[in-house]
Amino acid sequence: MSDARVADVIARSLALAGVRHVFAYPGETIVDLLEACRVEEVEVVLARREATAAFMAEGLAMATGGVGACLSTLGPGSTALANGVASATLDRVPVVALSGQIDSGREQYFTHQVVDHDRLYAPITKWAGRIEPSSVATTMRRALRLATAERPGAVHLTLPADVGGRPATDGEASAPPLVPAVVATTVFTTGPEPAAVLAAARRPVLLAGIGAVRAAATAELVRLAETVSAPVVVAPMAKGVFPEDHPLFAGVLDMACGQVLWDLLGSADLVVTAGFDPVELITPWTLRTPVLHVDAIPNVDQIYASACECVGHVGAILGWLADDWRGQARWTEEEIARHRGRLREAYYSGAVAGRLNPTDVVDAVRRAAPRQTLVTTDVGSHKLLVGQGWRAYEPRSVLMTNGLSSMGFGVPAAIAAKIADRGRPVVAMVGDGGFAMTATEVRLAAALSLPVVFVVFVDGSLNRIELTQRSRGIPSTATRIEDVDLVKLAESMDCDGVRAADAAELDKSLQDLPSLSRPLVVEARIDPTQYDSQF
Ligand SMILES: Cc1ncc(C[n+]2csc(CCOP(=O)(O)OP(=O)(O)O)c2C)c(N)n1
Ligand SMILES: [Mg+2]
Repeated sequence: MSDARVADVIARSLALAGVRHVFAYPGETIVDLLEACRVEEVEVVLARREATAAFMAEGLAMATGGVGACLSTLGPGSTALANGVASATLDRVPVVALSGQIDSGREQYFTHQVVDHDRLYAPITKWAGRIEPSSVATTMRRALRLATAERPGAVHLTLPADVGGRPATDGEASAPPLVPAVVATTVFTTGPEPAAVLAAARRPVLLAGIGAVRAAATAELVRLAETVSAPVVVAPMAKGVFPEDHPLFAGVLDMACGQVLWDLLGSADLVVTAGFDPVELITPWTLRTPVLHVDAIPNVDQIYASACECVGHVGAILGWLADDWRGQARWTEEEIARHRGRLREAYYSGAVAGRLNPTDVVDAVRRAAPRQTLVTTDVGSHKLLVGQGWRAYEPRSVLMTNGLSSMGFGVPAAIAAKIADRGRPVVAMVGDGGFAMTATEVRLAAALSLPVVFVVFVDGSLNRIELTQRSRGIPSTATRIEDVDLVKLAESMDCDGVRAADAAELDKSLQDLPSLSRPLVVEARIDPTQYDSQF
């Protein structure tokens, strides 16, 4: 039996699971744990508030494929953390969140700053558990394995203030295998024989989602698409799982110009879902097209009906479908090119000559950013545009929340992605509303010498909602926001700032993107008129 304390076992379990950074906001209740993390060389990163700490944990896990971790104190800390924790759960990202609590002797009756974490966290996590000296090592193993198991998500643990310093009595810290190696996959199928269903289809379309990203199924996805000659549509959070410069790439579902994609799916006689998670659907699924469901879990959502389900390792199943394929190419490249042409036309429609259009911003950043750049986006009209228009070449190179879809994600996720890989250029694309929620985090980027580029789509509007008001003929209420001098704001936070009102200024402001040494805030003063024709 070692003489480790509870806090030591927590920190060591995280370290053994590959956690190098915890994103935290302190309070008295977690002082032991912060110290244990320091000793264990798990770097504690001080976000400016708990919600952004949780988004950083989520963003880091999205970028790396590992586990994210975030810490808060009791009461106001744990309630503030909840938004980012819910985000990880709905975005299916493994995060271990831990909050302090009043000391255990007072937990049942004391009122000041005490909220019931079990009830607060139960609906927004896979598990809301508590740390006890007699089970801390096992609890940490369970938390880590549960967070990473399909479908992944957040778990939340409560640590009473008096428990962290007590001796741990259930043995040494250890970590379970988080993503067990796939030695063999068992495929459970229901309904008709999957290979025969695919062989019978004349116009199959593949629809790839985040399950394919988690299974690292890019090679098999490309192989199946090429074998069958079928177009591939991807879900927004899966951007890059199929290279977007591939001739069979057909666009992103439910982002800008969504109807073009739904028309394509509607013209298919079979949709093969590859790890597609219906949490990403924004519009209801009204297609009558038969679906061949391929995922790590059965079709438990029933958002679409599927007579045939293949359940197992997504990459292995796609590979097996490709191996079994006998038949003629289904679509011609010209047909898919025509579809892409339509999508492109819809995407650029509504641009106003002589103004800085939203698509100009996406194009300027893509031009200036090296191929391997990681981009994050916040939530709003700009996200729908980035989701469709940003050309992604590899999985985990575009981070967005499309499960909870909470504003305030883009800035902290970019900072975390840069922490995870300092050598990679990172750009955050955020609306002026979302930036106002999280702008103070740029000070953290400066403090950590992280030259992230924050491109702010300034339209003076919570545009996504203002558009809804306009389409219903009601005046803008609570959807206009006041101007902020982002150049001064950036400079006051030890960052560089630049303002751009046209494409040439924007190109100039981004010209040093690959070699910056300080964070850069770009105030892109857009004309949002173009959005009207895209959504
Ligand atoms: C935390 C949170 N609050 C409210 C919303 C609802 N919402 C979705 S988009 C949006 C407007 C975002 O405005 P901005 O960041 O300026 O982006 P824009 O739409 O202008 O591109 C709002 C309020 C949300 N998704 N998340
Ligand atoms: Mg805006």
